[in-house]
Amino acid sequence: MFFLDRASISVRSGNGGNGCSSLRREKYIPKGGPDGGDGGKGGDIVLVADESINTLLHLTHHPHYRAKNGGKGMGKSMHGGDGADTHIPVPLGTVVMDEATNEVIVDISQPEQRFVIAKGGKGGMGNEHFKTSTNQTPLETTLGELGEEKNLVLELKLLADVGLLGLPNAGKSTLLRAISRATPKVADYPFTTLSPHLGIAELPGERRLVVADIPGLIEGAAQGAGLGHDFLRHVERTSVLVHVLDLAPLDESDPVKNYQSIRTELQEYSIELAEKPEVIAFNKIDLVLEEERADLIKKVIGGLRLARGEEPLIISGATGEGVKELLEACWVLRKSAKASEREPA
Ligand SMILES: Nc1nc2c(ncn2[C@@H]2O[C@H](COP(=O)(O)OP(=O)(O)OP(=O)(O)O)[C@@H](O)[C@H]2O)c(=O)[nH]1
Ligand SMILES: [Mg+2]
Repeated sequence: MFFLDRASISVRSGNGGNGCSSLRREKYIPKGGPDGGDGGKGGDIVLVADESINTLLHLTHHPHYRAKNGGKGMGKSMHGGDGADTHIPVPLGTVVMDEATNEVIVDISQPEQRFVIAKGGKGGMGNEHFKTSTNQTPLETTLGELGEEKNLVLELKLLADVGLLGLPNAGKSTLLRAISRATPKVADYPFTTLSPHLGIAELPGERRLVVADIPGLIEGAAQGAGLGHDFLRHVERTSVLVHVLDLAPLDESDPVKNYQSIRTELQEYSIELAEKPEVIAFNKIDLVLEEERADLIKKVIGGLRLARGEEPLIISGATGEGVKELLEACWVLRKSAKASEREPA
């Protein structure tokens, strides 16, 4: 199973410019021949692979694309200018389909790949082409070809950058709703989330993180208990984990023990997963009375026995407090994880 990002767009390439009908009229040349130039070619719509983007979100924001028409031909054998092409950047792995037929037109899979998805119309011919021995002054021209119009569906298999982990009810889905447009169900009972959800979080400066919310893990998940086990493999390929820890659990359980039980499951499931960079998010801070916050945070941090430099972030998925800082922390970790992936072993 994988996550799909989809976007529908419409594209229209430029029309060719019309050919021109003109006869040379100059002093002392009473019977000038035809000199109408050709029209220019319409611009193409070109899909261009861009390795710096990893979602189709930019297309959802701008669903219509046009390329420029070619210029008309003119007298004195002047060609019309060609219309400018329009480039649409798409991430590697994008599959492009015709909306009407669902037929796959192209799979953008190579770095720097370019594909003309809608060809600009050819320019029409000016009357200078139609001169014959019997017709020295033709007025005939042809029109520019029309551009192509297409409705397309683009699909991309998404890999999550960040995985949200935690006990049932920790607030993972609430957090995903707060940081993205995804709308996983939220409820005050465990196992609300039955299958993974994916959201795209936007950070300032056109940065994006793909975040996966998976069903809550419980003790024994690594051996198959609960729902989380099947889905742990979805976070295996993420770069960063966010461990969502409820500071005020309804069942009054101990946050420290809750944290440790998830860590144990991770270790039993896979060492590789357990060693992924982790951001700890102390969640539901809004439920803790202001005057009790400092003590509680200190107590839980003390119990977690964190490695040096590891500092939990204090957040509330419900009020949005601390959520921006959480995303920035994920971004930094993701960047360094990606950099070390690229390093030769
Ligand atoms: N006050 C408050 N309530 C929260 C916060 N985050 C989540 N909740 C509530 O906690 C309950 C569980 O939230 P969910 O987001 O469904 O939790 P989950 O981790 O996705 O749970 P599962 O899908 O069952 O694993 C819901 O009633 C939420 O409204 C928060 O930051 N503050
Ligand atoms: Mg959930």
